[in-house]
Amino acid sequence: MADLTRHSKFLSLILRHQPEAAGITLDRQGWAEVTPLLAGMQKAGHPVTAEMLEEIVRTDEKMRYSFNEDHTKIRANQGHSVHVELGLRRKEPPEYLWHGTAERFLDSILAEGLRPMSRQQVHLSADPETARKVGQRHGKPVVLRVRAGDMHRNGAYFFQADNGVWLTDNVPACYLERME
Ligand code: HQG
Repeated sequence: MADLTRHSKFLSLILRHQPEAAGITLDRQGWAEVTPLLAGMQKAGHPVTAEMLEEIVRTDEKMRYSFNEDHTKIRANQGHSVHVELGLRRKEPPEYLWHGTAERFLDSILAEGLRPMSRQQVHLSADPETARKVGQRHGKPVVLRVRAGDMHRNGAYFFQADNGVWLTDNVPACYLERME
C-alpha cells in the first residue's frame, strides 16, 4: 500500500473512530488541531508533514476530510462512530437515493430497515453506481433504491455532508426496493 494511503487510513481512524490512537481529542464539531494531530501521528508510526496532510486532503477520491479556513484544524466529513455535531443543515433530498450493501445483510435490512450500525447515521449515495461501490466493500454488492422523497414528505430529516454523501437516521424497510 502506498504510504499516503496508509497514512490516510490511519487519519480516518483518528478523525472518525479513535482520536486517542494519536493521543488527541476532537471538539464537539469533530475538529482536530493539526499540530498535535501530526505529532500524535508521528509517534504512532505515521510521519506525516503538513504538506503531506494537505496532499491527502486534496487528493482523497471520496473527499473524506476538510480543513477549517486557516488550515489549523481538520475533520472528517462523515462516517463517524464517535459522537460529533457536524452542524449540517437539513436539506430536501432528491426523489430517490441509493444504498449499497452486501447480499448477506439483505434479509435483516428488509426486516428491520437500514440502521446506522456502528456509525452515527445511515449513509446514502446520490447515484446507483456509487452505491454499488460502497456495497462492494462488504461482499457481493446489492443496490437498494430509497424512496427519499416520500420519507421526506412523511417527516424524515435528511442531511448532505460536505462531500455529497446523504445522511439520515434510519430508513424503514417500506421505503426500500432492491434494484440489482
Ligand atoms: C448494513 C464509506 C443488517 C449496511 C462509504 C452496511 C460510505 C445492516 C453495513 C460510508 C442493517 C454498515 C458508509 C440492518 C444497515 N441489518 N445490516 N438492519 N442496516 N446495514 O461501513 O453505508 O470508504 O458502517 O447496509 O463510502 O457501508 O469509509 O456503512 O453494509 O460513505 O470513507 O451495515 O463509508 O466511506 O457498514 O458505508 P458501514 P456503509 P469510507
